[in-house]
Amino acid sequence: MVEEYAFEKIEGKWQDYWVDNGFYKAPSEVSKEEKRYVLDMFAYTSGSMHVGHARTYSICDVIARYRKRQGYELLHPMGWDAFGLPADMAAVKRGIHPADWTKDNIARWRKHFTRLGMTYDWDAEISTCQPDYYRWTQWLFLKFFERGLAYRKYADGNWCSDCQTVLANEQVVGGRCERCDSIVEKKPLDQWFFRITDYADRLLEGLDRLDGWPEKVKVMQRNWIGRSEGAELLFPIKDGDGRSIEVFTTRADTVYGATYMILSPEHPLLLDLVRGTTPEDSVNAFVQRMKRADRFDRESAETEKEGMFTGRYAVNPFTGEDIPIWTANYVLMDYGTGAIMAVPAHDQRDLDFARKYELPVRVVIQPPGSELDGQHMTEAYTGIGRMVNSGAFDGLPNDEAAEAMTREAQAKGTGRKAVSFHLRDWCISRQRYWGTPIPIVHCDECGMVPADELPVELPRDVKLTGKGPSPLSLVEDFVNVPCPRCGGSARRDTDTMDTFVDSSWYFLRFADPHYTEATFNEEAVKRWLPVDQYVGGVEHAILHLMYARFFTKVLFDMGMVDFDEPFTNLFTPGMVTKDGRKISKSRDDGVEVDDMLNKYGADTLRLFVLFAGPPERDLEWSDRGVEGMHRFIKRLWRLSVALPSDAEKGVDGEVSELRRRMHRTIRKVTEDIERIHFNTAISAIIELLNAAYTEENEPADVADVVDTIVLLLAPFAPHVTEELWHRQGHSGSVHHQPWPGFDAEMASREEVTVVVQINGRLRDRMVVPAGMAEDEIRELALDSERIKQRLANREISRIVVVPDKLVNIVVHNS
Ligand code: ANZ
Ligand code: ZN
Repeated sequence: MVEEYAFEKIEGKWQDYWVDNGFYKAPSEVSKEEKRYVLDMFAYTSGSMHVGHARTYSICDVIARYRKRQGYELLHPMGWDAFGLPADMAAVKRGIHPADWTKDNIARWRKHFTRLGMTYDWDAEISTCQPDYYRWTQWLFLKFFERGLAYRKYADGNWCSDCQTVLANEQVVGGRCERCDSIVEKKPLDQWFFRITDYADRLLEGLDRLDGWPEKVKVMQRNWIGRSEGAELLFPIKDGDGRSIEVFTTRADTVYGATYMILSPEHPLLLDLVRGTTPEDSVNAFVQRMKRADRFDRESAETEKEGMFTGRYAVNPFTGEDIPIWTANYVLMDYGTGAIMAVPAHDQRDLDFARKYELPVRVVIQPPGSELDGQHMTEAYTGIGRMVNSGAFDGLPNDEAAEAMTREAQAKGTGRKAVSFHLRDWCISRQRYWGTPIPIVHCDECGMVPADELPVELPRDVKLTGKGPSPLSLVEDFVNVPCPRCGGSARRDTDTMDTFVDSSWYFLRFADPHYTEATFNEEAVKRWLPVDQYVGGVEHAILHLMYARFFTKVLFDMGMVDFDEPFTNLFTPGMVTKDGRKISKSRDDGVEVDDMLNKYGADTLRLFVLFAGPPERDLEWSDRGVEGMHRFIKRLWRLSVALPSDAEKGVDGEVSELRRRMHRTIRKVTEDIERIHFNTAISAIIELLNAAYTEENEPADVADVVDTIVLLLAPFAPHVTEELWHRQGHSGSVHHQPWPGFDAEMASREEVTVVVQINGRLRDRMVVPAGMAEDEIRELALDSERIKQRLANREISRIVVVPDKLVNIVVHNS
């Protein structure tokens, strides 16, 4: 009787075999040419693993296995981003110590990874919450401190009262906490910052060299850094004892249209200007109200503009006119200079404001071919045009005027070219327990002194209540220490670092994870880095991915690494959704990895998440899709075990169509893996299997095809292929076989014409390579201009594809 496919019997067996035989150990000696460093964003171990994670990790695992098969030496490690708020919260809620909670989670996640058949080298495991790791995070902090890149400041922080901590700007999304979704308030306190703004230009410039990164991620980083070129101009204050207001503008060309000015409510000059005047009290009240207002609302275009006249005037340096000084909600202190010249004719926010408070609107740029009227315009004109009402500059194109005016201001000493960035310094201090302690001691005599001994260990005995002051501040033994410099009594800093600090350098540590001499082994880093392929969620586009780039650049400047971009290629997998929603850790979506592994095994799960759609797009979970993959494996199994063990192989006589197809498939799968188009690679393998199943094939061809399928499928479904490889009498592991080559001539593409129909009527023809996968043909047909035109607004109910022949799109008749 033929034995059926039973994943339970084979997956665990091979997992042990791989580990026992040291399959995934990274060699310590490699040359740059022969290495591939393939890296997943290491795991943040709160909650359990769901199929969304499984997809991301599987994608990376395929790349790793494929590179290894090509003969590269592989570094493919996994570790734990193990500090962080969820552990504190679990402690408060369930009374488990964060260290124990984290340990349990790590053990569970390690098991998930093993059961998924991942190629990680577990001897290289690192965990950010271990003293042997975080002592080096602290060491780096002190280097930053020495270089003036870490500083402490009393400032308004983004306070999340649910998480009881401040957050970095990057962690505030639409005014809410990225973690818990509560409204973020402003709260002033002492905070630590990293001076990432010093690197703004280099962070931008580096993006231009990252050809292996998705464009969308680079765009997000560029926008976040937000470089604006413009000018700073001085507006003298009338009766102001020679003082001036400095503004930042990207539109110096509009200066003749500046009919009033606005100071941010937090601007240091504001209260000075109104002191002792009639509006003093009302301006004061306004300022107090604005300080409490939500910053994100203030910035938003939809928010009603409001403001107040200070009673004071400034002089427009170009027109010589007196213009009123106002304060208003929409001017923020932390951008540019915190003050603006308002040009209502050419800036919508200023126009809204001017209409509300009946301030004058003066057009200074006329668009080509029409005439604007300042009295009645309702929309600001922001386009190009010729200067009017601008003295000697009249008639110039506005871009030339901008330069000429800036030059003039510079010559007079009242202005200069300037650049502003939207990027702010990175706030890294957190008022919670489970993180890397900041290794600084505060001494009344000496000020801030670096801790003399690292690591500054996180004490185990703390009271975690989720309320009140930072938990570390209540641990007296921890807080009260002698000053490392003068020996007098001093206090330790009681903040811990943002976990994004821990993860900003872990990829360097992996090159030699147990190195004890320094933060990382510089020699090993030279060999293994930069990371050749990095894989992880796009939600990190402007957090982790920018911080890690920043760290790398600082380390480059310190001479510790010889490259300044850490990740050569980046891939950001789409999410897995269920019923159209992102799978969440908190909701029980019934798609936990464990359940799926119990029901179908790792190979089926991996194949499904890799096959069900292009890896960069979101994917909807489908039980039927999973069943389909399970059936495919069973079909392969049956065909393989039915082959006689002494099956003849090789070509005898004329080359069959099946054999040609096999070569075409090898070529396609190879090309698709290189492009990370795993879904089409798998579907080509499925089609090859289908072709092998037809009756008229030569047994020798079928035997070769089955071998080839096993070799091609191995990175995707590592267990069943290993089993079949051995059953077919081959020696050695399938994962050690060289990647199959193809015969170029046999693989050469035959082209076929596929007709495209809508409701059975011929609408287009496409010439495509023979053997093109169904979903590719489908996409190509839907992309055709002719078809798109015909389909406009009609609802597709079904698409039938007959490979190499036809596509029929069935639509509802409307
Ligand atoms: C005069 C002007 C005229 C402006 C005009 C725009 C259009 P980006 O592109 O984002 O850099 N601005 C400057 N500092 C500000 C602050 N702290 N709060 C709110 N707004 C501020 O934006 C630069 C423009 O935003 C600046 O150029 C300034 O308005 C405004 F027709 O100056 B502009
Ligand atoms: Zn001291």
